[in-house]
Amino acid sequence: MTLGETMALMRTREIGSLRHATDLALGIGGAESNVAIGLRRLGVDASWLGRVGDDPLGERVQREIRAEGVDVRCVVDADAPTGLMLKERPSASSTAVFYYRAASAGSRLSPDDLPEGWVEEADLLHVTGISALVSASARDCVAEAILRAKNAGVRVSFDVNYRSALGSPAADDELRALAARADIVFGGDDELQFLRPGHSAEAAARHLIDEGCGEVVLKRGADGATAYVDGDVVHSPGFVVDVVDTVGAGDAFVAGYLSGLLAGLDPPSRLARANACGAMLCMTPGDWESSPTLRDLARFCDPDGDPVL
Ligand code: KDG
Repeated sequence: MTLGETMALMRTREIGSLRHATDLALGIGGAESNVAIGLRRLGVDASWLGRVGDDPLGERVQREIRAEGVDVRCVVDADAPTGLMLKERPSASSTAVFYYRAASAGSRLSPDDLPEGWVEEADLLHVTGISALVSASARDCVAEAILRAKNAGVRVSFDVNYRSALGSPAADDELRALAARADIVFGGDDELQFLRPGHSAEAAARHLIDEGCGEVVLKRGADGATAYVDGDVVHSPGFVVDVVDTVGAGDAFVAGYLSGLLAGLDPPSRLARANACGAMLCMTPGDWESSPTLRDLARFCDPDGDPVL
């Protein structure tokens, strides 16, 4: 299960700046709900907790996540609007993101929103650094969820997902403290370096392991990924695909990895699955829409089978 802000998402259909765009597609996106949807696609039960405004975009957020089979535990906030994210494609293979989320309903998530027993019944709790930075109450909510998970023996997964626009020296330190409590930490090179300033990503990963984290996964996009787990270092190469939009690829990666972990796959197999999920997500414009099913994955990965999607 996971918690965090999911926003309405508007993206330009054509290549070029929002300055001149005439045609926008409407959808939704949020790192944590992207992971929940990715897990469901891979056959894992998933639950998402968030806050939306009492508005049509809030209804849309709930409806779309629910339609993917995720158990939605949503608080409807009458005093704040659903957040909004805009995406443009300055070129065929690049994406720029603009957020309208200050004081949004999703950012007002608080510990009081955690249903009694919700965390305790999970196999795993997944949280991200976005919630740790989006507001003090959302950070408290993440901290409380981690505390409850730890007390109940539920594993905690943490994706750094650093959003510099939301950061501050104090909040960044709190994010680091939350990440240090996780059993599994995901991050890119910059993000692992952010967790342990002054160290390389590899050194930061080893520090986290030495300090008690069970598993650290270094995401490197098309360059593959490395997992530090069970005293081993496992690397898995990336996939070369036609990239349309990389936003959300890290979430699909996490869903792939966690689904493999929960299914009992060994580290090389879960890392390979994660890389394939991330690559497939980059092939279409949405933040989660092309997160694969197990059948999609099999077709993508089997060179002798059906053509790659
Ligand atoms: O990881 C993808 C996310 O960036 C996107 O879906 C929206 O949660 C989001 C964010 O804060 O950027």
